[in-house]
Amino acid sequence: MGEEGLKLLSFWSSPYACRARLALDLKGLRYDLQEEDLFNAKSALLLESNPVHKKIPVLIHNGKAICESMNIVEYVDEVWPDRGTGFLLPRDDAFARATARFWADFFLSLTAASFKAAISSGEEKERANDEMIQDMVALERFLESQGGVFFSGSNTSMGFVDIAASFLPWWIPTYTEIGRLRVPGPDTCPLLHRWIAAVKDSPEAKPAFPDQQELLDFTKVRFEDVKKRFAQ
Ligand SMILES: N[C@@H](CCC(=O)N[C@@H](CS)C(=O)NCC(=O)O)C(=O)O
Repeated sequence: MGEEGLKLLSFWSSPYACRARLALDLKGLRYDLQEEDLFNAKSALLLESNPVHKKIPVLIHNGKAICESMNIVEYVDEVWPDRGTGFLLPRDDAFARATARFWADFFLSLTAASFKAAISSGEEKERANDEMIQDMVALERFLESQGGVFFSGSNTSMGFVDIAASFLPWWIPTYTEIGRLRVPGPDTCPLLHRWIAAVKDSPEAKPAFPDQQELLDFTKVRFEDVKKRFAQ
């Protein structure tokens, strides 16, 4: 068990698990990592800790289970507000917190559009790809309004929205390569590209995220399975 009685039930290529790991790493918290076998045999601990969805990530803190990636991020921020790089959700500003939660939710739309664009074909693919591009341009505008390198508004520390968005630097290139997608380049989204480089470079993100090539190889096989299931 980690120093704070923390254990994370995880899966290496899950962007949701990576969010939880990034939050724990930003706080400088040590934790045990339990890698789950999601496809063959979920552990008894996972099934009893998240009986509703049976999904990772689950953070277990002194025997209590916290489910859902962004819920874990908020929990960690509430319990250890001043640890590591500091608070993740803006303090003393309800409007800034509401705005951060709005943009954190917004990534569901981008994730869904990019996944759909990557696995579909024809008109459906083009529509989903257009939606993904629009979402990325919307993010560029939000980032511009924040005034820093990160969505937190800071030039040095990531916050709640950066963690929510953290799948983007690893998964968008993966989906783009596999699905031959169109993505807005640095001319259209310069701040988003600067943000991607800064996240990939951050010492806290590196250990939390998969190797790009391993992720690509794994995702290729997974997408083939998904396509076969859709074709049946
Ligand atoms: N909304 C959840 C999504 C978690 C999720 O989809 N986890 C996947 C791995 S990427 C999972 O555990 N899948 C196992 C299953 O569906 O049986 C979160 O944010 O934590």
